[in-house]
Amino acid sequence: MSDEKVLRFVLGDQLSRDISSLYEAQPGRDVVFMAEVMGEATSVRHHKKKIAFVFSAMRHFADDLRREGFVVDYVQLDADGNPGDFGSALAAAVERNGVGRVVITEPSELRVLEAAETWREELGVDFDILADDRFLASHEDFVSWATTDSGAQPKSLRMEYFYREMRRSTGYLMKDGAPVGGQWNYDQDNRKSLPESVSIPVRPEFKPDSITQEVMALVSSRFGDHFGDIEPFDYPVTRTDALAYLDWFIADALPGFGDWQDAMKQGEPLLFHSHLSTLINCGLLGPSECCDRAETAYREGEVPLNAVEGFIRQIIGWREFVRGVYWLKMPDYAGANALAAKRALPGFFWTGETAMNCMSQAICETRSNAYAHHIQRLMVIGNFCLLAGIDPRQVQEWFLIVYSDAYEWVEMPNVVGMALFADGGFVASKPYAASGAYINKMSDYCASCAFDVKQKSGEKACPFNYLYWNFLSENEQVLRKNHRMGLIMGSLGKMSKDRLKEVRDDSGRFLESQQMRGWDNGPPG
Ligand code: FAD
Ligand code: DLZ
Ligand code: SF4
Repeated sequence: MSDEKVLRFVLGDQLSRDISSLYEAQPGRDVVFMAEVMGEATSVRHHKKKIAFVFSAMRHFADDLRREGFVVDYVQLDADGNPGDFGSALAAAVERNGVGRVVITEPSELRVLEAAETWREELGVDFDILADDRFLASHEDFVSWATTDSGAQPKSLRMEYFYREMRRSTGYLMKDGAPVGGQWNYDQDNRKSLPESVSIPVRPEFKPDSITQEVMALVSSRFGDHFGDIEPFDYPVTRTDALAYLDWFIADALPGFGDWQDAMKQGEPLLFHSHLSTLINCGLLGPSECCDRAETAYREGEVPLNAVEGFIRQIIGWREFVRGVYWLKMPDYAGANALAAKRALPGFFWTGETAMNCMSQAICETRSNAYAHHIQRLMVIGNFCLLAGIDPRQVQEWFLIVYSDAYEWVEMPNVVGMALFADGGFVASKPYAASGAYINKMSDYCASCAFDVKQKSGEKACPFNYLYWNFLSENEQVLRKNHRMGLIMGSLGKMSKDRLKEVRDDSGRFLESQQMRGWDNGPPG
């Protein structure tokens, strides 16, 4: 075994003991390097809670490694001489620790991977960038699944087929080579609206300890003008607390996860959702251990099949799929704008001040919690951006800023491909466009709204109703080519000229109204 000292650089979303950069780490020999840098905290103006979460989780992870006997060279944000960017901080650490070799696990975003490639060129030491095998499909696995026999890139990819391959390769919910229960997907059971009688599980809260309190004070003083509330803060920030939270989810919320997966309720941001994305994306929990726990609960008869299948599909299906799409399609994906949408993001995305109750609920909950669940993201906020024709770059930036689980590799395909159809159907077979009727069916928001979801036109009508038809009409050329849109485009074709004019007039009035004004100088504090 070599006695060469190695500097092992661990990034803020790599907080796993089971990460490739630490596989061969030796406590008495190596130094683990971690750095809080201004450049990263302001690469976009992240939600205060996200910065506090990442810094606190990093500091706790460093302490766990120290308890194991590692020397951790940890640069805090306010440390004297913190140069403010990864590259300079790493160069200084190489010098300070007198190492000739650096090891890092591949960064999750292209921006940081490209930077790591320049560090490798410039540092003048041996420099290994190792695969991130916390994902269940490697880059090679995804490319080989996605590309045709001739090696050509496909025109579209469908998650469902990828998911079946993942079920086969991982063995989750499989029996004798076939899916347990006889079906691959139980999504049709997972679209129930929530009856009043169902009680929502009460989540454990993790009180900030002294490390988290210190970080919260730092964030308030250095990032006080960023979007979002820092208090209350109750995220788990350690591996131990993350595991306790996973236990709670499996026992108390997973059983209802399937049935109410698409439901929304006033004042209830989480319902039966797991809120695990933040913990998985930063490394405190592994995707496989979450799926293992869910499958065991199912096999022990604690959780119904539609719930466990839905949960496992989100993780081994959607999560892995969007990561594959990101690396397959970058860097061009970032600029995709198939529907040529160019409207500025309205100012109310930063304040929540809009008479549309569904939007106000989703945005205000996002501001408080750095969280909104999938249907709020897709069918309320994303749907609104799609119908209103908001510039995809601005929508991407907003989603990257506001959620504690947001990293470009997962945010971008969800925004560009799923919510905005900006990739022209590479990821989604048709746009996720819906009128107010969908939101009314899946939530109780409309009952407390200033607009009337039943009205189709006029000042009181729900804006989603006319914006929906306006969207179809404005994008008719593109959408007519989509066979899954045939029925609805047929209805558009049969619409009378007078009705279409009404739709356009209502939409024009709404889209030009004061509340749709963008911010002139980018995201406000
Ligand atoms: P649950 O509903 O409990 O789902 C379980 C897990 O499945 C999640 O924790 C997550 O790891 C995974 N998952 C579910 N759906 C997806 C998906 N579509 N893509 C990837 N993983 C998924 N997810 C992020 O992690 N980061 C983002 O920045 C992000 N941005 C999004 C933007 C838009 C416009 C949309 C429509 C979705 C976005 N998602 C993102 C996906 C999804 O909304 C979140 O993963 C989910 O809401 C997180 O909450 P949860 O942990 O309670 O999820
Ligand atoms: C999200 C984030 C923030 C806000 N700050 C840091 C940081 O100061 N240091 C760090 O190592 N990681 C941080 N992160 C997570 C990184 O953004 C993430 O590791 C990269 O984007 C991965 O490509
Ligand atoms: Fe949203 Fe329309 Fe319902 Fe109001 S009426 S909550 S705007 S869907």
